[in-house]
Amino acid sequence: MSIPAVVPAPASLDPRAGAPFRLTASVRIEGEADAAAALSALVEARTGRTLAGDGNGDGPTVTLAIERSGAAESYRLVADEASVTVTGADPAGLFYGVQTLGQLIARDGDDWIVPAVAIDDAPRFAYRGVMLDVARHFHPVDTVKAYIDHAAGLKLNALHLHLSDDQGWRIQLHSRPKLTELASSTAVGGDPGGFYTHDDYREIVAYAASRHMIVVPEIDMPGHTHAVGLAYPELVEEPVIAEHMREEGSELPETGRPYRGIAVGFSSLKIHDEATYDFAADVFGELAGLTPGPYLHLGGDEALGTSDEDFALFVARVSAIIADLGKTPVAWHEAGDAPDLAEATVGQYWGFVKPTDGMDEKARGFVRNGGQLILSPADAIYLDMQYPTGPTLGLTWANGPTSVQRAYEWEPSTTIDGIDDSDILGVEAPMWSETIRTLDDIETMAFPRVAAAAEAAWSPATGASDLRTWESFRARVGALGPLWTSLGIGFHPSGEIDWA
Ligand code: TNX
Repeated sequence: MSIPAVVPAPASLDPRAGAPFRLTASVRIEGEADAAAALSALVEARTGRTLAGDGNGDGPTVTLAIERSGAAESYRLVADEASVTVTGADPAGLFYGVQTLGQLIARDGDDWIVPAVAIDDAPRFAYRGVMLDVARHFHPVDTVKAYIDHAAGLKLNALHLHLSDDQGWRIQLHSRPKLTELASSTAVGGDPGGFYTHDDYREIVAYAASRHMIVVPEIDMPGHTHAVGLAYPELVEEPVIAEHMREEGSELPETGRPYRGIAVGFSSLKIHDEATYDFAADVFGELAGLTPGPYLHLGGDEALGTSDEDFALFVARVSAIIADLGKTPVAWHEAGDAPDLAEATVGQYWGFVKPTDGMDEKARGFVRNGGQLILSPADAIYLDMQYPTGPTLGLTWANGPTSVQRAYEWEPSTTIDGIDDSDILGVEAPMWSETIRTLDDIETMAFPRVAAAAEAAWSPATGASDLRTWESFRARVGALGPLWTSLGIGFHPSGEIDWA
C-alpha cells in the first residue's frame, strides 16, 4: 500500500502491517468534546456518515485525549483494526491530530477506512501563518472564517490581517471614528469597501481561537497611509508621485480623494509631528485591547517617500509604543536596520529565496536586536502571484508566475545566510488582494500553494525526512483532492499535481 498522504508531512510516520480501522456506523468517539466535534464534522464532510458517539456498546472506538507531555502542539496518532487513539500534548496538538486523522480517511469499496499507522508529530516552527489583505479588497467575516477553517486544517496557527492601506481602512476604532466613517467605503478599482466593527473583529478572533489560531492585526505605517488622510488630513504628507506612476497612465493619488489604483510607496504619515505618534498610540492601544494574541504588526514596508533617517526614527518610536502596550511588535524587513527599534521586534522577510538588494542584511538586523524572523519569501509563497496556467488572477512582480513546485522547493534555514532555526519564528504565506475579490479567488490562489508553505512551517527540514521532497509532496497533495472538495475548498486543480 502507498504511504498515507498527510500534509504537512509529519515528523515521523510509520505505516503498520495489519488490517485498517473501519469507520462503520457503530464506531464511537470518546474523549475530549471539542476534538470529538471537530472529528465528527470532518468525518461527515468526507464520508457523508454520522458517527454514533452514543456509547451504544462495544463498537470500535476512536479515543481523543490530552496528555500533558511532549512539545507544544504535538500529538501521537495510532490506528489499527481495533481502535484509533489520538493523544495531544495540549488542545492544539489534539486538534492537529484530528486534522491528520481526517486526511487519513480513505475509501475502500463501499467502506471508509483509516490505514494502520503510527504517527508522532510536532511542529518545526511555532509561528505558521497566512496573511489576508482586506484593504485592497475588503473580505467579509464569513470569508475570513472559511479561510481560517481551511488554513487550520493544514496546521497553520496565525492569521495576519492587513487592515489598512492606501485604498481603505478596515477596522472600526472608537478613538478615531473618522477612519471608518470617511476612509473605508471604496477599494481597488472603485469596488465597494467595508470594515470590521469591534464585534466583527472579536468574532473573527474567537473563531480563529476555536481553530487554535491567533490573529495578528497589521496597521501599515508610515507608508501605505493614503486612506488615513481621508479621515485625518493633518496627519499625512502630500503624495509623492514617482515617474513610473505617470508613465503607467493609471489614476494618480490625490489628497482627500479615495485611491483606487495599485501603485505603492507614494504616501506617508508626517514623521516630525507629535500628532502622528498620538495617532499610533490610539490605534495600537485600541487594537491591543481587542487582540488577545501577542503580536501587533506596524507594517513599515515600501516607505519610498521617506528618508532612511526619518523611517528609522518612526519605526523606533512606533515599535516602542507597541512594546509599552505589552505586545511584541512585528514589522516588514525594511525596519531591521533601524538603530533604536524596540528590542525583540519580530521581522517579516518578504525578499526572494535568494536575497537581493541587501534585504537579507536588513532581516539579520532583527536577530541582532534580539528578535526572530517570519519568512515570507515573495517568489515562493506570495499566494497572490499568478500561476503558470489556470486562473488569470494575480500579479507577477515577484518572479511570477509561481508554480506549485516553486512554492514548495525552498528551505527556511538556508534562505538568509547566518540565520538558523532558532532565529526563525516561523513561515507565513501572504495574500495581497489587488486582484482578489472573493472567497473563490482567495482559495484558488491559496490552494494548493498554501500547503507548500504549511509544510515549510510545520515539517522537518528539507533533507531531514524522506517525505520532504517535491515528488512526495505532490503525491500527498494530490491525494487530498477529495477531502478538499468535500470541505468546499475551491482549490486550483493545478496540472503539476496528479489529483486523486
Ligand atoms: C508588495 S511585499 C507589497 C504590497 C503589495 C504586494 C503585491 C510588501 C510588504 N508589500 O504592498 O500588495 O507587493 O504582491
